[in-house]
Amino acid sequence: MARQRIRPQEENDDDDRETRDTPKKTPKPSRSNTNGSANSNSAGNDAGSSGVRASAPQPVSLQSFDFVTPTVDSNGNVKSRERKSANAYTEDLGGSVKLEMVAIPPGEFMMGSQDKSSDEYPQHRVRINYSFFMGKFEVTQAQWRAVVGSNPSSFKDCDECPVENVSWNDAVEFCRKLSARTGREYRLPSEAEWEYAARAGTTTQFAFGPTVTPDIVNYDGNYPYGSAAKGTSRQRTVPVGSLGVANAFGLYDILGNVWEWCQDVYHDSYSDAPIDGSAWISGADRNVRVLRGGSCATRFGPLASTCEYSAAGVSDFRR
Ligand SMILES: [Ca+2]
Repeated sequence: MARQRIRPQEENDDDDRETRDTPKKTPKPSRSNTNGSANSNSAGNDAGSSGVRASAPQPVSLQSFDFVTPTVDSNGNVKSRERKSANAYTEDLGGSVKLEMVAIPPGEFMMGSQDKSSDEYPQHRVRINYSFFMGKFEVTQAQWRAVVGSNPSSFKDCDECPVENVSWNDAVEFCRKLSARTGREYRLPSEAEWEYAARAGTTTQFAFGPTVTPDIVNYDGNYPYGSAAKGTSRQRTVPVGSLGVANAFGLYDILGNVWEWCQDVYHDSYSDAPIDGSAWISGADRNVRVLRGGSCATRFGPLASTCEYSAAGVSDFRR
């Protein structure tokens, strides 16, 4: 499925709606706490933080939940809506603010694109032999405020909208504070974990099929992918989960709404990328980190500028 990542410092100079990074700190090498960079842009509809993932040394109470996963045809018409279930646990952040974490099963998938011109080339098999947890939703403004004590978002007055204007360092700090508060380890997902979770077992261009529409993904509907019709271009975030559909793992808005930070540093190719789900944090500029999934301002269609759009192979994933 369409998958994007952007190179925050270099790729959006001509579009202030897209995320832009500014190095803030000197990198120091550690797996989950490496300092990166990145301040988001002025419009603030881009970088959020949804992919927190936890390993859970302390017992958690998993509960089953139901969700709906649509499948669309090449024109974006919904062919089916399937009811599925997954397991999640809930962190209580106080003040009635909750954080739900979905169990992601072990598995393997083909990561990347077969398009040799893509920075997601070469496609390669990744085997993740452990289970982990991903946020059911993008981290919301209410959650961010509960953990960090502030709200940097441009689209304010929307507690259930995803937080934005979040740098990579900010996202790492959020995870650190959340870990300290809960006694469980939270960190950003590796890019491989993110793509695996986003694809959720699918091999189509998007996790919902060969294209998407603004009815199920919050992106710039003026620039649809493939043969889908034009649609709504909201140009702003929407409350998490409000489009009513999740991928097959039960994750909402993994595509669109806000970009999502991964641990990895950005490489312009997947040559020599890890194949075990671990983050790739060496061999490139540590001040450039990977964002995935697109935002409410992202254009999937061929008219999009290359800085916003990188074609994904058929086997490329989602989120
Ligand atoms: Ca997203």
